Amino acid sequence: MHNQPFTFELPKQGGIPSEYDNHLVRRLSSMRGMYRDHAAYEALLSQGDPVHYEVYEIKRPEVAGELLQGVSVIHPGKVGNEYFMTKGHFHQVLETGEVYYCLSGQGMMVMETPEGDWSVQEFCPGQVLYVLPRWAHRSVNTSLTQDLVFFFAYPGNAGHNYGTIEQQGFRKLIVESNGAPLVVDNPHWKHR
Ligand code: S6P
Ligand code: ZN
Repeated sequence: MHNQPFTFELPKQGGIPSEYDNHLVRRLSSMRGMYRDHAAYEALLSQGDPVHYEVYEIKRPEVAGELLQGVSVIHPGKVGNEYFMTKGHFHQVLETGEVYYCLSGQGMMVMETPEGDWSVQEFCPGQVLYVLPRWAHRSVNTSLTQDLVFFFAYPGNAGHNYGTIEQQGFRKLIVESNGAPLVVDNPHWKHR
């Protein structure tokens, strides 16, 4: 870990950062129950267990005052008519926000609060997206040919709460309809 201020490079066309400490790989098998079409999920999984998305993290102490940074790469594809996406989470410390900067590809960020607000923002290269404190967030790759690649930074003490989303899902889903992304209600969403 650095003990002096440091720089690193982010390739403008996407790709991996010039330095990182941790490479997290999420395969399709870790997404069970996250997609609406369970039969399509099992059918895809039976053909193999492809890498779904990857996160390159720069390690810093997980304390307030530090910023945790890295790059996520979401590969293209669909489960049924839903585009490949991240699991999504609330931060454990709910009052912590996050900044995203899109490097390549195209996508959408699906967000919601415990109070019932929701928001879906399109996400394309050059755009900064600010996720306010309290908002759960999931990124969706709405291209079927290109990776979605973005830089992120969030407070060191934020932590991750995956359980709430695993149990209740997000209120909104992003599906392909006539070749384009469409925001629809999640029929299985339930408040727990
Ligand atoms: C962390 C930040 C991202 C995600 C990454 C994978 O707070 O939001 O680094 O961890 O994009 O998503 P997820 O939902 O599997 O953590
Ligand atoms: Zn986050």
